[in-house]
Amino acid sequence: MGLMRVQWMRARLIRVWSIPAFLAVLLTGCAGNKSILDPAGRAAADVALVWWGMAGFFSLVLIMVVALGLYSFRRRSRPKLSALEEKRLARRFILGGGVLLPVATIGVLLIFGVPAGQRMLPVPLGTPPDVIQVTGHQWWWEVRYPGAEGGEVVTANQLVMPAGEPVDFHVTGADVIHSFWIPRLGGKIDMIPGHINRIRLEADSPGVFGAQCAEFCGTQHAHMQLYVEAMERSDYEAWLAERQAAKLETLAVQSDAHAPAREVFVEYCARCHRVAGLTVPDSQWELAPIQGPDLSDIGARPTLGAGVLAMEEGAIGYWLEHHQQLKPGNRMPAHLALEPPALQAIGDWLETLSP
Ligand code: HEC
Ligand SMILES: [Cu+2]
Repeated sequence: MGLMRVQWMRARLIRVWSIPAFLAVLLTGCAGNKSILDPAGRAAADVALVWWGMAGFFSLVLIMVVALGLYSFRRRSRPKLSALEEKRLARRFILGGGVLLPVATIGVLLIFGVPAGQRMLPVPLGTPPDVIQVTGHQWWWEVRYPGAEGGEVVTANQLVMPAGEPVDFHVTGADVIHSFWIPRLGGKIDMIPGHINRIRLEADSPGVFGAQCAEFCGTQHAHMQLYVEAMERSDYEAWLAERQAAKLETLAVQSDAHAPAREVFVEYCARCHRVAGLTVPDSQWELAPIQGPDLSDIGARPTLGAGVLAMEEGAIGYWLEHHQQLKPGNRMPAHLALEPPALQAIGDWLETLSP
């Protein structure tokens, strides 16, 4: 076998395998915690069904159009038609392909699509669902539970919801337009400043899902991820109860060892961040605050910087020192006035804020 032949065979092999390899790469997009094709709730299952129906049907249309195109090139073998017959055939194609087919296709799509959309509307129900308020900020998520027993619970970059029941999300934007999207549960919906949009979503069973801002909102748009966890009703209520202000307040001030870090925090950080239980002099608030995430339960969050860094020991200190490299341009200024050990000390204290 000559060298040429080996090369030819190799080229052929690459060509033969490149198509399935390419498809395989595409298909890896179908699994994972942000895939609409891996639905975990009623609304998302509807959306996935419509998607598969459309993908299948339009593939057929594509194949038919390509086949007709190829056929039209084979002029010689075509049967001879009279001018009248040609005209009639052309009219049939125009009416069939241009009017009947689209009307039928759109009709079928509506039959599936309208109920799918309807299910995500917050129409009144016998037992009103829990309301969770989500506000998009550049580039993080504020999450509020106004109906929590004992008072509103506020957190950020994490969302916990009860599984097996509908939940109403009331969303808005604090600065620019963002979009709230939990692909495996359905959606998405725009978060518009000065306006509240509502969407109803349901997770069939407990699980962890990814969510992502789905409307370009500036340089760090891609790093605006939200960790969503659906849990049994009782676990959800316990989770909320742990985050009652009264509990968090004692958590923040319980250890004397962290008192110096707390003082630095009040001076440098508290004008943008709330930690339940810390008293902040009014003068701090006069420095027109850019709002930052509430940090009262930061130690119990799965990630930092809206998905940029996994939470682990020392991670907060690392984030405080390097956040402008990890998430360039984010709205928190670099902490140039503080030395790394001071930042690490604040990080160590913040890590203890874990209910
Ligand atoms: C000018 C306002 C501002 C100041 C001052 C500020 N921050 Fe921030 N901080 C932010 C913003 C905005 C974010 C969100 C950044 C992002 O993820 O895009 C943030 C994020 C964080 C986070 C990550 C929160 C999360 O859930 O991922 C921590 C921790 C944090 N800041 C701690 C501090 C500490 C400690 C200080 C003081 C040394 C401080 N911040 C000073 C605005 C501020
Ligand atoms: Cu965005």
